[in-house]
Amino acid sequence: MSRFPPFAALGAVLLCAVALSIQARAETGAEAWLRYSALPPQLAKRYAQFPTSAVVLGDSLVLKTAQKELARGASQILGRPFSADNSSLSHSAVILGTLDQLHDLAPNLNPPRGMSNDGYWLKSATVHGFHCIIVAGTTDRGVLYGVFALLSKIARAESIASIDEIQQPYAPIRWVNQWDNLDGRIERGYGGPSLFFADGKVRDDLTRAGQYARLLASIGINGCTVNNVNADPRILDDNFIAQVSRIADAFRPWGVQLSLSVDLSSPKAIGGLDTFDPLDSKVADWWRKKVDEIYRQIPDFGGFVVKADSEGRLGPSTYGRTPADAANVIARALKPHGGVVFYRAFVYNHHLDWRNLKNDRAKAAYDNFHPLDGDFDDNVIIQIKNGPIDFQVREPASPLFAGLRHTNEAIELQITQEYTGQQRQLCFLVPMWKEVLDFDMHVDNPSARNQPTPVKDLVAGRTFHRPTGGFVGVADLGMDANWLGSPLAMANLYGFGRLAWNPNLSAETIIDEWTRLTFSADPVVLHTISKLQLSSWHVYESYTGPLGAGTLTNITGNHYDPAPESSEENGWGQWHRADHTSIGMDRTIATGTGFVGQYPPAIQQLYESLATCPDNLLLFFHHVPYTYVLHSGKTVIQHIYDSHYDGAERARDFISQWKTLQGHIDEERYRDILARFEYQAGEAVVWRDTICNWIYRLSGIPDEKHRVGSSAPSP
Ligand code: GCW
Repeated sequence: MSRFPPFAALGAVLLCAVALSIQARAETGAEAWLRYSALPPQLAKRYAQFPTSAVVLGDSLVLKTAQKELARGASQILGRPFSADNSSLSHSAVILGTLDQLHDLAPNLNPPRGMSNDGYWLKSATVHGFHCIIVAGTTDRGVLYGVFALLSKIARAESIASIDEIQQPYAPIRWVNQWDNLDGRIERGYGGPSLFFADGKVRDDLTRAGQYARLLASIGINGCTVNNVNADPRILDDNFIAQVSRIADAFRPWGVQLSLSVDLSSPKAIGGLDTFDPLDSKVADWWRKKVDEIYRQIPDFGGFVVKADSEGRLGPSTYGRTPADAANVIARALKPHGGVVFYRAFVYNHHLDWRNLKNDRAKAAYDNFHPLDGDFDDNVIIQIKNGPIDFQVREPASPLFAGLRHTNEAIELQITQEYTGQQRQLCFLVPMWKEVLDFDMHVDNPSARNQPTPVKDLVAGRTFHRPTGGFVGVADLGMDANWLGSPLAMANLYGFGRLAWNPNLSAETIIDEWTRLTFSADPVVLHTISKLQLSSWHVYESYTGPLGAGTLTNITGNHYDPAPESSEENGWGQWHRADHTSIGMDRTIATGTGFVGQYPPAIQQLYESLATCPDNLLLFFHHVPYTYVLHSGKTVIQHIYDSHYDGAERARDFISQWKTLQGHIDEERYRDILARFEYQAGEAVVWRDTICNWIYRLSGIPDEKHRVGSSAPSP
């Protein structure tokens, strides 16, 4: 056989290569915001002075990743070679290293002092006579974050000519949880099967797990819990730990720590003991040995997440012990290794008697955890869902954020859209999360009276000077090419990471960054996609659950379709108490469940009184007649009708807004997303009609605008 293919064949090979490379650029959404697409030449010119190589001041795994990422990104975005050489500084370069390493190289530079862990400094400076861009971190991971930030700026054509910028994370904890089962399914996951597990084992090929870690690192996320909080005890089998350590290997280059969800009954379920009582010394011993073994195999292991005494999970209540007893026994095993325990505050009785009007699931977290404030070890973090129920389309901030002064906290936000359209409908959650994070709890803080105490500061440990705390997002990315099941939904992962890094960023800034990186800087694209994303939560809320009634979805089934009756007459406690005259949960102190009493006094006042309770949470806190007049001047029932019609109309308008993008973005994503909006418009009508007809039948009150009930049976 000839060593050289004949010309015709060579041509075919070349064509094939071209076709393949075009195909490789096909926009599946897989690259998310790390597309590094080439800047147009006139913009690339702005970076003519940008160095063409990097000098790395250390040789750690993470620094090497930073160096490779810089080479990959800079060469792709600027369309010219960038070499990741290691040689000493003999020309203009990007310098990558920790602050200490930088000091050794250039003692005369004055790097910022007192930066927090994982922070970085981006600085344009002359070093040894050469023009350089410095990316210096307090840690190796900080350097990697700095590289991603630098690349993001270049990709968005931001000037870096005289850059001098310090960035540091708001809180040490910036984690995601994956609810992956060992059989490969993901609880509440809508983006395909698990990246980590298949058929009861860790996958052989963990390429996507590594790519996931890259995405996480690019937005400053430093930990990932890989298995479901409804944990299979087998995850702690010795043979499984060896498998899981391979996932940690895939994460490590990106500075992402692996952690595991554990079943509290493990000492008995898989450990051969006859008890899992946290106060039994055999149990403490078991945890200690298990944890030592994990650290032997995964030296940078992050810790455990615990769901106990909740939704059928076993917990310390089996032995009359408290969550603090349970958390501490594990925390003490982890402590010598620097690990932490996330103990979830999502502990409630799902067999509540719905006939008792004083019962209230919303009260559970505070009732269970507030009395234990101060009893938890300092490497325990209480992981608290943003609202007191369960990721509904609108909830007030959980009162527990204000109820722990001597205990570390983290807020749990849900990136996967379990109750908000399951990625089949657009719902950009950053505006919702910001409302909670910015909400001032008015906690009385004797050491800083009259200072605001927003949720973001409480969870970050700033208000009460806690050693740790922060942000956890339930992500549930899967094997689908676009990770979450929809390219637009990835804005929620991006937004979570950006807020965990800096909750003071605005939703507008976040979506502008994301759109530029994921699509382009074309003004039509920026305007349209930002507008769609920023309006999507309100639109979704208006046709699924206005006035704080909760998402009126099928709560005993798929958490997706409208099914308002499924909330009532069962023990799950997601009640809206709609009857033929009135609707809403009375949670007041005066006449209701007393939930309002769990808030600090200023917040109690706000929610207790109908005069001050905001309309958008009215039915969360009060039971009112359908004819009750809102602050807006409309009756409750007319608002419900109007809101559903308006929401469905606005969802339909998403289609025409999206159509303005034809020719402005790639055809693949254009068509894919158009089909989703067409589907969503139909779903919004189904929601509108189901809820409006249901409430019309219940109340018998006609729609002033004569839209509702034409096809519904008369009351
Ligand atoms: O809302 C519920 C979900 C469950 C989930 C639970 C939790 C992992 O429907 O699927 O279980 O919350 O947060 O523990």
